[in-house]
Amino acid sequence: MSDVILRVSGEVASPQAMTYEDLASLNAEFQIPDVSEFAPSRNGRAVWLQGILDAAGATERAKFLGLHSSHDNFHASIPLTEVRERGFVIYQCNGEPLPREKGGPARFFIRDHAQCKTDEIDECANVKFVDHIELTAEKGFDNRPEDEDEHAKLHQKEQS
Ligand SMILES: Nc1nc2c(c(=O)[nH]1)N[C@H]1C(S)=C(S)[C@@H](COP(=O)(O)O)O[C@H]1N2
Ligand SMILES: [Mo]
Repeated sequence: MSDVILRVSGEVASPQAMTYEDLASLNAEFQIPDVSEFAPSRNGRAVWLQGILDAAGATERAKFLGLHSSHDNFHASIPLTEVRERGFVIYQCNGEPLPREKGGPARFFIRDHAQCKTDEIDECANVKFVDHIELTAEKGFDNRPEDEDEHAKLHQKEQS
């Protein structure tokens, strides 16, 4: 059996523990065979957030999308309505599970995201190594960089 790469919990009717195969077998209408269509200069295969939310049955109370990476303790919590139809999870590249150096095994991405720190829905919310999606009624934990300094440090860490 394959490893669970993405859990979905919180304001959902049926919490999920999804493997690579689970993501790949979500309905074809939710699959993005080539993400470069929505994320220029990125490649790979993804699934729209909506497909994941449907599988879990997001409740009416769900207002924020929590994106957690336990790999490097990076977290974002963003308004759900604004990303419902713009967010996707990249899980494959060149026919293989998305490698760690590309933010795998699962990487969140927002179509037409704003530049870092200019909006709630910014590039910083494109959480890499995302292993837990948590739907909440109120804004949850978020440790995205708050100023230039923190941001610069983070990118330095990413490159080392
Ligand atoms: N897990 C995790 N995801 C992360 C980060 C991080 O440090 N850890 N940095 C964020 C920030 S600040 C930015 S701008 C983008 C950069 O994505 P890229 O490395 O694919 O260009 O990833 C975001 N996702
Ligand atoms: Mo960022």
